[in-house]
Amino acid sequence: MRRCIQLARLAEGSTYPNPMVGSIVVYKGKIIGEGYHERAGKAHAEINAINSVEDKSVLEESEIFVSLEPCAHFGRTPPCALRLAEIKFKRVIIGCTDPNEKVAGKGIEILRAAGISVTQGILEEECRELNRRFFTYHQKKRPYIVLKWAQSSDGFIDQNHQPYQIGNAFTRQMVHRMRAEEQAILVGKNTAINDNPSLTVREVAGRNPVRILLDSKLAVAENFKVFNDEAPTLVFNSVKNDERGSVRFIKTESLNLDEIIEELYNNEIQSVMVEGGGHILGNFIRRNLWDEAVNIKRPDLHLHSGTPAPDFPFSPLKTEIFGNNTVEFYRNK
Ligand code: AOF
Ligand code: ZN
Repeated sequence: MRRCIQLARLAEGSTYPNPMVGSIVVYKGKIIGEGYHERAGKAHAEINAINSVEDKSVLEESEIFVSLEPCAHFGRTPPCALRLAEIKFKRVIIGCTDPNEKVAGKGIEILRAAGISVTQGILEEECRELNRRFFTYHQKKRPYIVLKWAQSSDGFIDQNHQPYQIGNAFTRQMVHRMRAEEQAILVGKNTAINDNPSLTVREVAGRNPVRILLDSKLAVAENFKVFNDEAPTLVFNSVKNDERGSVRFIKTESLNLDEIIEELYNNEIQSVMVEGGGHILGNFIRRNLWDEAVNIKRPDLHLHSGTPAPDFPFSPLKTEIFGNNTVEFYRNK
């Protein structure tokens, strides 16, 4: 199962809205096939593992391990549970059940009904942690939320309300790596205008997240970097529904937090990194709508005045030092 998790991770950040899944085929105690789910629309992990086996005649005498319950539905691909039942594997070993209503428990039922021995809950915690975004989306009906901001030692996120580069080369890389792992990245109109960020992944290899811009009155002009064609952008606004190239405008009533969460859910956004500004971060924190937070600090920097960092009365899970930045990592348990 550990090997399944390793395999699944090869597609980190690339499978949305599908989960990361890894699978191996074992014959007489030896791994004879391996596979993982590369991205939505492509074959599921088990199918890739089966296809990688050279001598298909031993499949019936083999066991198959999968980090997530085999699917039971006709989606972008046919149900894997049926395929496993057809092959008549000696045993199917499952990491955790699938929270997706289309599957939940039904995959295991298909296998058992076909008389196949099923063992489940192997490294269950690790398998759920691997797909914590997918689980949160299906179980809580909202995206997994990661907050990120940088602040000076005296608690400001900018200087006199002007952008100030608090992060350094190391933490920029770290942030880009985080962006590549989340499905979407969200900012408000002030951040889009003041910082003019492109919100893409440049410092590491990886996929660009979907950009979510909260801009009720459409104040951000077309020439701002959030609108470049490097990634899709969704603009939640109260003016219009429209589509232009990589940009989609989605009209919502008031853009309050509940509406934003609902729109993200409806647009199948399973995880979102909230990068600011301070006001938006504060709203998420006050409503306890967050799962992870990353606070980049610069202990040697005093900005004296500016936008105050959000009030965040929690203890970090760990602290790491990257040059002149100290980074605090939080989990909302
Ligand atoms: C598995 N193995 O590798 C994956 C599974 O639209 P589809 O056909 O790709 O189905 C997506 C759903 O199938 C997804 O939401 C999840 O419940 C399951 N994904 N299941 O056994 C896999 N990717
Ligand atoms: Zn499947």
